[in-house]
Amino acid sequence: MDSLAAAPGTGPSTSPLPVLRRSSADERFRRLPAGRTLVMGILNVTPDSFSDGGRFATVDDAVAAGLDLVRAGADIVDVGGESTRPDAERISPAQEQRRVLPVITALAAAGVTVSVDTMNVETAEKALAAGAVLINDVSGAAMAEGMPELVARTGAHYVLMHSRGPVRRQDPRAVYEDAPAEVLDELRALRRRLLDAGVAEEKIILDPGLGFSKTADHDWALLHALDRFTAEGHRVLVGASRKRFLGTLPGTDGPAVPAQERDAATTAVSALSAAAGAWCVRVHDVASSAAAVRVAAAWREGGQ
Ligand code: PMM
Repeated sequence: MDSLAAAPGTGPSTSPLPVLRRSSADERFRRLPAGRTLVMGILNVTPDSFSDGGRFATVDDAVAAGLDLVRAGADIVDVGGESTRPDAERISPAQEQRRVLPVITALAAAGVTVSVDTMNVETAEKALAAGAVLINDVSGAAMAEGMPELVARTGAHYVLMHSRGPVRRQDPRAVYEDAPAEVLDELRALRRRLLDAGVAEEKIILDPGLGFSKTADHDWALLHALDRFTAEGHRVLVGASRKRFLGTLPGTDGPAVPAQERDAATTAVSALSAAAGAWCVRVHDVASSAAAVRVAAAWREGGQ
């Protein structure tokens, strides 16, 4: 599957884009459940995502899968059209938009809270116009020129994820003396760029970027230090789902568990992230993490 076959009337529009009302993203966020960690369901409309690539032949299939995520308990559906798998080829913005915009339009029209997983300013802008309320940008240090200004201008919420560049196998940039301290410092520098462009502090969501320029040990060190991220005063998102570091759990022998068999470990990370104060977990298997975050909330409340 290279691009999704558009259903009639759902192809990317060439008409002028409506301007996102500054309040609409905030209204949508206010309607999200309070008192527990949120669950973001992953909808990869890519031919090659590392764990669930190439599942959808048509826009309708992808939209149906997004609605299934909501039925399973997703509070937000994250629509991405470009793979972040190691050494993946970058695709053109036009190709990315052909994949994601019709899906975002249909899900937003159905009342779903949608985020767009993109590193591209133009795709982000069109996705917001199509009804997305959150830009999930995994570019990190490679943040595109113009992205801070777009976030400031539209009032969108923005996931600022740590990365030192595109995901690579045996990444030579995955070297840290103290991973949590350095990741936080690098995130603070990127946050500065956003604030200088006029982005409101409360629109920024921090993400340690598990697996992006990191080894498994770095991923565990970051999760261990999650409270240092929440102490920054922003909402924190954790994206551990099915990642490589969950394929070989410390203390286990044998070959790495394949991506599709990492949901039990992912669920444990979701529960512990919720207990550590994460605002949201981004996952493939929504039902198990929806249960995990509710368990964490009930545990914390102690029946109150
Ligand atoms: N990981 C992936 C893609 N997008 N977004 C955020 N905010 N955090 C992440 O950790 C993250 C992400 C890679 O995983 P996928 O290919 O399964 O979506």
